[in-house]
Amino acid sequence: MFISLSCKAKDEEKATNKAKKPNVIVIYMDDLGYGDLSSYGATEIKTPNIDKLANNGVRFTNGYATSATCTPSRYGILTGTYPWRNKDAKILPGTAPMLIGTSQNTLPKMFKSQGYATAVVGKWHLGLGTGNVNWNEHISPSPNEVGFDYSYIMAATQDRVPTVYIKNGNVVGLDPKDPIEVDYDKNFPGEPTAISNPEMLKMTWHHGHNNSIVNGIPRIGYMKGGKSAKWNDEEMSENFLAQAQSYVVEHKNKPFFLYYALQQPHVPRTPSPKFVGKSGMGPRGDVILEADWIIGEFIKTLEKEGLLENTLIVFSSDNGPVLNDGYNDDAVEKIGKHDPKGGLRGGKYSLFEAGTRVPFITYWKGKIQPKVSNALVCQIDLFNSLAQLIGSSEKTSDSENILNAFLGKSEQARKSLVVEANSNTAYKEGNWILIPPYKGVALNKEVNIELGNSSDYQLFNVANDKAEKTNLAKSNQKKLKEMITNFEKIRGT
Ligand code: NG6
Ligand code: CA
Repeated sequence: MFISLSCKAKDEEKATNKAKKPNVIVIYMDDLGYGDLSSYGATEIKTPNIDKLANNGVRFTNGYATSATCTPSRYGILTGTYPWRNKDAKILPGTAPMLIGTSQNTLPKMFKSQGYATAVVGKWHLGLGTGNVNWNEHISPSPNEVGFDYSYIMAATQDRVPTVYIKNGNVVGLDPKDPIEVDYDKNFPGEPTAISNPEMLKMTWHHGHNNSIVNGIPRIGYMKGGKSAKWNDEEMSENFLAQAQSYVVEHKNKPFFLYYALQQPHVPRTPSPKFVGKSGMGPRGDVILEADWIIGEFIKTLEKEGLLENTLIVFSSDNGPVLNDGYNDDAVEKIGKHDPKGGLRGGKYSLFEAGTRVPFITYWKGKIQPKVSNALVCQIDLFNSLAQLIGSSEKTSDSENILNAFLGKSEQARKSLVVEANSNTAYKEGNWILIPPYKGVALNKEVNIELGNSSDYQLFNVANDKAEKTNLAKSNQKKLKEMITNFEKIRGT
């Protein structure tokens, strides 16, 4: 009697485990390049914790963000829709209204419709409110109105005001007697800026970044008040980690989707004291080491809570790398032999490969077999693919269901992809890349990155020309025409 009962209980437990939907965690880095991880070939920097995911999961060599900058890429991953379809999907100021429509479908909404708890922790940069945010009241729409049950975010970027955390639409730690005001056009009378008070700076600016000073760091935009709510830059990484950890611990008994968007290695690069000087490459290298450690700590929590076997982890970055992105932080001077682009051309802001080809890893203990995959995959594909994984029939028309590629079971994936940089687009089909002619400078001198602009068509084959050195547009007119036709079919003329 007892034996049969306990057998029955075991069977039931098995059945529940089988029926239990997997958790999904997206770990999203900010400006991490294709060559910034040791698992992607870096020799001058060691990232053992991310490497563990890469070496025990699927390490994609052809994984793409939708854009070479942040806001559009985040729009792409969270809506499953190409960002160039939305004319407002550009790098946003901290005061921009919410870019995602509250009636638009999103990845977290898709998870919610299947009974998941959903959360975002970290960088948002997709706008908040309706255009005139009062930071001292409840902010709406916030991530909570576009699919996340829980949100703990920075509004825009670490270099943009307001420099405060926002939890479920409310600024954290705000003293009502010291209200926050934010303006991107003009300063508040009497408030110090990087121009008027350079003696207050602990980090100096190279281009842009000369408005309000917060914690000795000059920012983009002007901010007044909110002293008790201001973040501590050096503690940001551990603060987001603690949020992500407590979220998974609290939600371990029901399926959850967590979008964990780290701020590294975007500027200003502010490693916690334990990582200062550790890379020998200056703050950019130090914050990559810090992020790697943070991810290691986060994985330890998942392991301790017994969640790893039932959790798919997707790791990627929002756009390619940049060294000098506006602060004098030794990123250029101390780079040594490290190549954040991993041999690709361009970088952040660029239509060349290094703008959008990024580290892309899927890891699922016991479910995904270690593999290096050359399948062409893009972050917009997570929508349809994860829908299939959790039994939803929802789809978007730009997203492709390539779940088997994400699980390492197939090399069948996308045939083609449109990528975006500064509202311009380029087209990839197999190993071929087409960049149509665009006005604008070829080289952004401030950041020292080739943008991909040219008065001629550019055509490359990255199978044997990874660094896009040889323009084949003139010598292979047939391929050029075919690529233009196929590109225009998707992009519209
Ligand atoms: C640029 C900033 C750069 C960075 C970027 C956004 C200047 C001169 N440069 O405008 O520092 O903040 O915007 O980066 O202000 S992203 O990764 O969020 O797209
Ligand atoms: Ca970015």
